[in-house]
Amino acid sequence: MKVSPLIEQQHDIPKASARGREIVDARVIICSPGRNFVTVKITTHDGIYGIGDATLNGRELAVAAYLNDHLLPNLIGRDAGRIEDIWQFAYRGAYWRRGSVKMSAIAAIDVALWDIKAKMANMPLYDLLGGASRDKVLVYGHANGNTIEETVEEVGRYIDMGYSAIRAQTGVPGLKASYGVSKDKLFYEPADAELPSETVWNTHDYLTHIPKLFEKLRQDYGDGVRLLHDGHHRMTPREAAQLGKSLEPYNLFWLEDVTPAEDQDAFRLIRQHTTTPLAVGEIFSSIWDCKDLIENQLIDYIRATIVHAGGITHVRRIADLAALYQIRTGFHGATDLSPVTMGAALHFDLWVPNFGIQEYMRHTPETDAVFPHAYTFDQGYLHPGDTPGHGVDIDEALAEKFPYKPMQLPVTRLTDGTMWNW
Ligand code: KDG
Ligand code: MG
Repeated sequence: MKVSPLIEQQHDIPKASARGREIVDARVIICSPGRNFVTVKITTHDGIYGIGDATLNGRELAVAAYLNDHLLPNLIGRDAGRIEDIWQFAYRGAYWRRGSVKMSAIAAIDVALWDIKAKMANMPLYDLLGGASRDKVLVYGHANGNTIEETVEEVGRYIDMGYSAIRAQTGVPGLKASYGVSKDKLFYEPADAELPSETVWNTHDYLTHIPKLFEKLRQDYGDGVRLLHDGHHRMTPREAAQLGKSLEPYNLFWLEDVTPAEDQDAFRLIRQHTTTPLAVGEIFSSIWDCKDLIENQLIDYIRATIVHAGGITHVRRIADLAALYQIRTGFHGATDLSPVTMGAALHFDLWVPNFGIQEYMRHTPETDAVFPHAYTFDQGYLHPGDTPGHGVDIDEALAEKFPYKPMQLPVTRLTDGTMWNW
């Protein structure tokens, strides 16, 4: 082959150290057992396979197309063990870096490769990462209701199920729907229509209502239970500071996504006014989204997740940066993150030194059947199990019985019709 004189050396695709490690198949499986999931399955010449989650709620097919048309064809013939090199190839090689679609696609490949590597090593993934730093993973569940009374009752139900950390969301009087208040109490599903449904939001009423919920929760359940709340990006920085201040008497575990975090500096204002712990990052796709928040200690928990922020390889860098500043992890774990992400996250949680908490929204029985998994729940904690890999599989024959259904997340407007943040 003629080599340009300007290129000093022509590199081939990095060769596998052994034929058996070569990737021979890489494909996308889309299914909808209760909700949509996008899964990547990578197989080596030896027949070892790994699976990764690429689900981006409401934008599933964009990630699937990116994988099918641009990333997966490159994997054939590569060494499945060269996880870092493949990650760098996918990230740098695109030229167009970052963003949720690309980083979810990279994450799925990355998690599948970590699954393969742990299986090759015959180890549970947490062992490969460095071994367990704790015995079990603290999780929080979701309690919600249309009224304060209903939410208080739901929190009691979660306490009865063994949870010691509970996120509480409640309806706001005068608003038909409120963020986090679902039809089904146990299985929360935010994507509810083929084209986005519209809801109405009123920050003024919300700000006066929410402290009443937490006052009642402390009255009824005492100081022991860890309470969390999600503001879902709906406040301005000043309003967020007000909410944080008004919730201080109720000693929250965290207050999440109080304001959109595109402007990381906005958190300085909030931080100056309240000691309520802040959690941010479920929609972040890379370390660059949280670098300033972390380095300036503007948050207490980082929620960037394995599936939407470039997989284990990248989130490990975020967690290490956060550790320098005493910021702990609190991964996103809603139902739209598949059991594959939950399994991988639990291995990461068991290992990562600066672990804080893991969100755990239960999947429906249909989802659990399509994704058999080794993780188990006991008295408010999860454990990833000890099977080699991340411990989550996909039943492809069953998955085929649940074809993709177009579904989108709602949008919201202020009472005067202004488009707002869902
Ligand atoms: O797809 C969107 C959901 O993952 C999100 O609304 C859930 O905010 C969420 C949370 O904290 O779990
Ligand atoms: Mg959230």
